[in-house]
Amino acid sequence: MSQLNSQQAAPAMQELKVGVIGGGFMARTHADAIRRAGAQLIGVRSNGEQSTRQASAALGVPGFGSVEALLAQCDAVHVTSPNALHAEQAASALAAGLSVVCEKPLATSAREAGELALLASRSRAVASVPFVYRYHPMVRQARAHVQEGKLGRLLTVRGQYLQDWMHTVSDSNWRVEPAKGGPSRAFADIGSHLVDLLEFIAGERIVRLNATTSIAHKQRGAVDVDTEDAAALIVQMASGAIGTLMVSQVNAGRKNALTIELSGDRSALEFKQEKPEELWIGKPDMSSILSRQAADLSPDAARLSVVPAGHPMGYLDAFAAFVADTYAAIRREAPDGLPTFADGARACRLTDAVLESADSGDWIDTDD
Ligand code: SOE
Repeated sequence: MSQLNSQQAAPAMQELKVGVIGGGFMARTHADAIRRAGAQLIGVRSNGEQSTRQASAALGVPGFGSVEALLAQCDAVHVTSPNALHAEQAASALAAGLSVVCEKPLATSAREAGELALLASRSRAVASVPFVYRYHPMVRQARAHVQEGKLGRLLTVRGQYLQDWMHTVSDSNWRVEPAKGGPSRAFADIGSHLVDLLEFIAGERIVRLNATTSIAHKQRGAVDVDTEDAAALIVQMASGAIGTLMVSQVNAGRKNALTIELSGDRSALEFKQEKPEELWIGKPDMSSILSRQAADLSPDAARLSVVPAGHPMGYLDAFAAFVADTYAAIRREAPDGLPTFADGARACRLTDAVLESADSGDWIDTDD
């Protein structure tokens, strides 16, 4: 049973006992961040005995015989299992009084994600989703540029998230199987990051979208593929601004190319995840590249800028900052910009809308 409940004071960091569910690349990434945050990683449970033994050896912690047995020993748990297991495992953890970090997509439908977000809102536990790109300092700088009015009235948005790890027909992954990955593949996996980051930086919502999707290979191994490799969207923002978003996991040579551009009536900005130490600022008379320099940073960007300029910060730093903020929230602090289950449910709502629009060809309202 969790040692953390609504009456008890939040534990000091080194007392926070944390477990990981899952055994892949993301489980290792979460484990690194858990340890950097000063919590105790006490165990892991993956899918089956052999996978749990492998995860136990990889993470250097005991493997547990079941998710339930792991939850009974933790104050918090990180869910990194295949998508279709997220909702059930996160709900079990919340029911046991644990705080939860659940990988995106929060669930494989907006309905399920909404129910989970409601459950989390009714508990005193912390429930977050690793939309970790929010944690690059220059993303916070971009958000401050908008908040301080330097962008002006938003006119257009442009976003893309391109990878190539599903490029060839021999590439496959559990996400190709709808029973494990859910009805959306590429958009649920990385489009969720793109729309979360767009709404986070812009400070306003996508209110309607029109989408189309494509499948690059109708068969991958023994699996008949019916989930998308790519999605193209037209979006309209709450302010009336319009734009285009492109999500693809079959773009040769693109590894993790997430790019967001906002253009306003005073200036424009562009953030590229593969060059996270920079922020392009566009103006009619002069454009510039801001680099992560302490003197120029907004307070929120400075908070995340944990090493001096010239010491490149990257993906693992963003992940560590996200986990540290989650644990700060467990200590009843209020870190700015923590992505919660409500944000996870928002991304699932937009994912459902993409599939609905791709099926019908209609514009879908998404401001609910
Ligand atoms: C694979 O597409 C993946 O690992 C995503 O699942 C992560 O969320 C993203 O940050 C990197 O790419």
